[in-house]
Amino acid sequence: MKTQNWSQMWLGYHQISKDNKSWKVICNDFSKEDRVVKSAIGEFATGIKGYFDADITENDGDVYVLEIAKDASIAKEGYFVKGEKSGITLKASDENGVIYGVFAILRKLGARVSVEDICEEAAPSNPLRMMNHWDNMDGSIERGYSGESFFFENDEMYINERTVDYARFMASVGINGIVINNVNVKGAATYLITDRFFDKVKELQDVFADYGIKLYLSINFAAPIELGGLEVCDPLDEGVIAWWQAKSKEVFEKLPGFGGYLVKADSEGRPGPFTYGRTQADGANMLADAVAPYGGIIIWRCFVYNCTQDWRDYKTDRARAGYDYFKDFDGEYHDNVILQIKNGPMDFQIREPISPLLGGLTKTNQLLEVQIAQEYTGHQIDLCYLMPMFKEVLDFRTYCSEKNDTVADIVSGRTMGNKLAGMAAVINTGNDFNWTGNDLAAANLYGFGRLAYNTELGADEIAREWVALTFDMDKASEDKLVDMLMRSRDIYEKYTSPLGIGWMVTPHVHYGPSVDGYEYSRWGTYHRADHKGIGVDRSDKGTGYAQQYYEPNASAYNNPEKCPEELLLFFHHIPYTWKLKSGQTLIQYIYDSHFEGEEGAEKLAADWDSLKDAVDPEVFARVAERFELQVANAKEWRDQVNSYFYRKSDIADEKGRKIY
Ligand code: GCV
Repeated sequence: MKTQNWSQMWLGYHQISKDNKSWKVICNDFSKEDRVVKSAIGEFATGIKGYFDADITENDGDVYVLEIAKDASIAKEGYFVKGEKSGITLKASDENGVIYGVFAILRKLGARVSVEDICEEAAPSNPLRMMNHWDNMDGSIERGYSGESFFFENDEMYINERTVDYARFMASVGINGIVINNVNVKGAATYLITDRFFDKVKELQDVFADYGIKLYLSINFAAPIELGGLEVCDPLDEGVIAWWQAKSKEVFEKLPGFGGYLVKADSEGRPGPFTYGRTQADGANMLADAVAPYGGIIIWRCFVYNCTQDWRDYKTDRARAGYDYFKDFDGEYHDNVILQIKNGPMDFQIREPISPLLGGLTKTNQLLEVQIAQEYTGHQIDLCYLMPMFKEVLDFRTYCSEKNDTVADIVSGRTMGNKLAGMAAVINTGNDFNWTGNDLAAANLYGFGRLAYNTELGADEIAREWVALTFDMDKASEDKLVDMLMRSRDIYEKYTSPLGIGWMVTPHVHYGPSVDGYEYSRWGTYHRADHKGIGVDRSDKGTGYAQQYYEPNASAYNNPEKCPEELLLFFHHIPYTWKLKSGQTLIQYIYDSHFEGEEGAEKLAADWDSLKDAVDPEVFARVAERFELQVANAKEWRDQVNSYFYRKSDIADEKGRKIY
């Protein structure tokens, strides 16, 4: 076993009382021996032991009863839980509904709701609720900030008690699909679909299946060459098609219940159909046909762009790429293909517009991809609770149809009536004791699952649940921590890149400022600042990106007077003297927001200090250390950004503050 000890995060089941009255569990039409129901009952036992020091009993008498009953009228993976004096009834139409219902009961009990007051009915908003690991088989994690992989080490797979706990965490928030390996499939990972690893993958798949979770694998599009010894991986080549068909037959036979493949192709050095003059649809459909006989699906990523493109041509625009490559084939992707689309057109920045592909496609299954690994949002050092951002994404009106046109509608399947739909997150876990590096980053892990299950939940509501379940603190401390989480995204945005321009981070590392930092060539900058102004003209006079949206979004983005200000620099090159709605000039806004952001970081650190007596000393110390780093990071950002723009614009701060 790799790690001997780990935190229970929000499943700590802190003692509430010593009301140790036993519980009898009755199952109607569900078998107690079913693997998922068994896990559910096991979890219920763990929960009531922790909360009340109570046990499960077979006896009657002075006991509570948990009655689990099948009810076909309840939605797939949904549940209805209702308490009364004598116990709780849980109704569901399938086993996943049972386990989610049990976790709902435990959540309520953890929030101090009494047995008789429990009442909740829920059905998942999204059919697919997935986690994507970027874990490599040597144990490293691409963009991982919480230690190493708990699946892989030295090109081997590990399955242990920690893996079981991981599956419990995921089921507790409604996750039903997990991709265990990095989309950049290299080295030994290519062999995950061979005899070398089938036994281990199957073992892990069984652990997941106990919690109602399907396992998926990222695959290497060039596997026919690397594993099959073929000369090409052209998706229209007969030999390649036959190879994938035979391989997929083998995979699904060895791994019954396997979900399917996740594919990153033609991006950042990964192989793909473009090499052979084929389209992304050709690649996705060929694989889809190979897995279709076994009920498998292909999750095909739309993060396709040319990372060597030359930005000296002002029309060149990476933001356009996803739409340009995928839109023309709308309606041609096979039914078991789902396109996985990052929330923004660039790459998980603190502020981006919503990808125009979401809803731009109207005849294609779509899966929203977000990132809870904080690659560009503070590396799980800085506090950045992401649910407010995800809510904005989900609530965004695309105008793709007369009704049901929000991103939440599209990715839930409501807009098109499709069954293959949902949300995926690039996960923020590793083998650190606390799983997420910063203990407070677990709010994003918890939050994503809860939001994917129920997109109607509020960001604050989710934060409150997480705080209540994770910490055993008084109400005032809980309020303070929830408030800290809710402020954190704005604070991070203020001390980093302004008004949607993004980046300005240290290239490749993606933490800390480097205003001109650009990854792919000597001559590029992401912000295109000069002595007159800053921002990228993506209007019809610039790169034309704004025209990838439906009206009225396209016109609003096209016009700097109408463009939402938080995205102004994403869409326009704006003079430093431009007056914002607040009356501030753009340059003054840059100065003010950076001072405010840094002060906000200091205030977060001070608020955490004030919680010292309310949290476990080890948790306190770990988080305090991170706040210290966050404050230093915020100062560095403030000073680098402000001095850069002072030098560029030669305009002094109206408030006469010292700009380094
Ligand atoms: C897995 C960004 C990251 C890469 C990541 C890529 C992707 O470019 O920096 O590390 O690769 O996104 O989403 O595929």
